[in-house]
Amino acid sequence: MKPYQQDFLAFAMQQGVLRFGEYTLKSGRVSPYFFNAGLFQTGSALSRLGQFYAQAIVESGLKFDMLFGPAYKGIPLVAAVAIALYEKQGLDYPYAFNRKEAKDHGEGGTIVGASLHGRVLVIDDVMTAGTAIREAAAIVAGQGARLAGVAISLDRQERGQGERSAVQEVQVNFGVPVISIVGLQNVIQHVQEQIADPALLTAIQDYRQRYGVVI
Ligand code: OMP
Repeated sequence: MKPYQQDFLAFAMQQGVLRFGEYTLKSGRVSPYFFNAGLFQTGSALSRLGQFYAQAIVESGLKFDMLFGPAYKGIPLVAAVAIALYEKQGLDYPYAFNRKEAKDHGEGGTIVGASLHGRVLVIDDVMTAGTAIREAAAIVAGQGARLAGVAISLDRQERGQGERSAVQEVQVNFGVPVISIVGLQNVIQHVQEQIADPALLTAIQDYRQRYGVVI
């Protein structure tokens, strides 16, 4: 695990974003851990979060023309990432997000910010079964732009619609990379090294056995 990934997990724990317990996910899977990016809820936390994304994105070497954050959780994320890329890396990218409901007055439409064009990097929080990302990819394609990749905080490394992981499905079906700050294997390492709780470790490993994939 890279030092910034260790820092990110410590930060997520400290902010109460990464939690352990029993959580029913959007996919219906019952998970012993949950990552709630909505709990990065102060200016300093959001700023730091944006810097972690910016670091992972720049390190990936991915080429793209603009950023897109799918509503709702992607909206503050994409703004934080755009600011961090500019302030910390000197990279000034256009960014946009969508409304969930089209506006029929004023400026109208569903896209706010830059119009979607060229190679679009989608910024989202977590990938489990890949449903949220497929929806975001459809918005990008619907606007006549091209998906360049996806950047997320956490890759839960779980099966998507088939036997592959959701991330692998995105890579295969859309032909683009998925950049994640951390993955489940990093969470497991963090639990092993920082949290002395064998029952928790077993619960996460059992969950991985059930819904995960062999990478
Ligand atoms: P998929 O659409 O199945 O990939 O699930 C991803 C979405 O589930 C995220 O965008 C979140 O809205 C939510 N989620 C989390 O925020 N954190 C988790 O740890 C797990 C989920 C989830 O429900 O799978």
